[in-house]
Amino acid sequence: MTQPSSPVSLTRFLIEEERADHISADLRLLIEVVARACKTISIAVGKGALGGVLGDAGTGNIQGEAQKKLDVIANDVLLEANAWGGHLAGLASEEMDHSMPIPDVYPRGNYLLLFDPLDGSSNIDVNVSVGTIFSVLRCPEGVTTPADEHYLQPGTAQVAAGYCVYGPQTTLVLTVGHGTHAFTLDREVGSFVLTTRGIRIPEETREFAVNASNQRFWEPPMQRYVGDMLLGNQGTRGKDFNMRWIASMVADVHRIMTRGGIFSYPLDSKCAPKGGKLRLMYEANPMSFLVEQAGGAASTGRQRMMEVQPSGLHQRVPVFLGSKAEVETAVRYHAEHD
Ligand code: AHM
Ligand code: MG
Repeated sequence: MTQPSSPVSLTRFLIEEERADHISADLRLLIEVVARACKTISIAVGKGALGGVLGDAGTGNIQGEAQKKLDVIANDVLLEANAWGGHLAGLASEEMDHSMPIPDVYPRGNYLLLFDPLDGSSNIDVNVSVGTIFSVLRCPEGVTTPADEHYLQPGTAQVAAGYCVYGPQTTLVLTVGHGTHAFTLDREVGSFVLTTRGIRIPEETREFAVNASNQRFWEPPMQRYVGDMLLGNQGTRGKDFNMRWIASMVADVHRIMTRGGIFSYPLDSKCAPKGGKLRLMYEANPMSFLVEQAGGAASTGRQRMMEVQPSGLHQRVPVFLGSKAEVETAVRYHAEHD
């Protein structure tokens, strides 16, 4: 990991990525627009009760979940910011039933943008970190008006992914397939500044993140995997583990980006009919791309996450991601059981 000697803005970073042929001019514009939207969301999140943005919106999303006011605000900000730039063919959001082609009044570009506008919504009202997650795909050739089916591409097809965590600092973490990099929002200047180039997630860890209240609903391999971690140096793992669970995937993954660990939301008997809790297209795939580009690994427990062929826009999956050796261990527990 190297720290830049003089401040590098996101704009400069992206221009350099374009010059290096890592991104097109349209993808650069797309990322700039998403980053600008994240600044707006960051301001709304930061105002909290003063901005009248806390509490329920009184509506529900496609997943049957109650929407918070900030879920709706963040979704609208991202939609509005991305509609007119000419870089996108369409958008899909965790908060919308279907994808949306860019309206005819604007030019259409070659990319598809998917996002979870405000992840970790249960934390909004209690002043704990939340975030935005996004994924960028290419619009299939010859398609001018993309429909839901055109988004059903595996994670390996992503051309960019990122998240923005709204915490004590607002930090944007980004990959375009050439490493994973972090940018901190300089609130006075109003721009994202590169603060870590080439994040590397430590291979080994002694820290895991899981909602342990679901333990009795887990599958046998997960029971055994976590059971062995809890035995610490008294058991087969031979080392003590620490546990963290923020209940904001963005914040939990950001901790892993910073100091390693494994994040899991496994299959359990409550979420099994849906296939898992977290969404493949808006959460699991973009996070997996970021984690792999930082030297980590991401799996469903039985398959590399980014190789899952999606069957639905709102598909859910079990998730294990983070420090490579630890994810491999979790996968081994599943393989030994199956
Ligand atoms: P959301 O997108 O509706 O906020 O839901 C996803 C969140 C993740 O951020 C987090 O890891 C998980 O749900 C927390 O779930 P639980 O409340 O079961 O611990
Ligand atoms: Mg989410």
